[in-house]
Amino acid sequence: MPLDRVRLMGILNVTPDSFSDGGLWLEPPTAIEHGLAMVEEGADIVDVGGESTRPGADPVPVAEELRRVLPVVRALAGEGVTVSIDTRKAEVAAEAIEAGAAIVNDTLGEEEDPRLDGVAAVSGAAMVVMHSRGTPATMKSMTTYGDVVSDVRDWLAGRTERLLSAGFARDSIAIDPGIGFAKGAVQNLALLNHLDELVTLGYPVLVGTSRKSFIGAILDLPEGERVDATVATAVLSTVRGARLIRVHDVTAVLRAVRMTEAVLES
Ligand code: HH2
Repeated sequence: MPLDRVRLMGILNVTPDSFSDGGLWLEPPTAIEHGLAMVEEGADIVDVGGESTRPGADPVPVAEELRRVLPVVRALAGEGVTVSIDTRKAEVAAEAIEAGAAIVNDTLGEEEDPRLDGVAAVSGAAMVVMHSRGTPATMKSMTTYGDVVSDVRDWLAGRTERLLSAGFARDSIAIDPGIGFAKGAVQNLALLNHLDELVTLGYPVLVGTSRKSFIGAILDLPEGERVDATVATAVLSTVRGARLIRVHDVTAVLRAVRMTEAVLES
């Protein structure tokens, strides 16, 4: 997919407990319809997840995660949609690729799993590597950094080197600072403000701020009222050089991003 302009990844959580869309898309027909609707709105990728990563979320057994995601991945891929599989499990990545997923969205961060890398490398799938620490149960207490921007940058530099050694093509990797993953609100702001320092690593940068709790912390807003601020972060991310943005609200973000690009190109 050419990244000559910012591409949107629409969020499709087939879970009962995701922090924003939990329970909305649990039935495959409803999930598939929502995925297609996001593509209609302008999403270039649909990111299917079957296990919430929010702090404190319960782990989901492999069989249950597969039961949730596979029919949705298969149907969307069958409609020609570029699907990414958002998972922490090699088994889920493998079966989702088999069902048609083209991208593995690896949210393990520093808990990286060579088996997951191997599955993606052998299949030729692209890979998003996101920074995180610990598990959803522990990540909230793992927010001590020397300098959050350089620590995340250094980890992403090492992680991408390891992927190249594992056989990945350079142009099949995207990197992500992991907004909200083992980071406090101010650390998330710093990562967004210094996103250009990640861009210099030479890989497309993906950013996921959509409706996240740091927005709630800064503006004192509940989850249901964070769309405008999400749009603001998408504009800033575009200005700082992000190439991929992961969102719930495709139309609002896409308009803002295209407007921002028009200004930047003038
Ligand atoms: N954020 C979430 C999940 N997956 N993947 C990438 N690459 N980047 C992100 O920032 C990211 C991600 C968390 O958000 P969401 O999927 O909306 O919620 P939940 O984890 O509760 O399902």
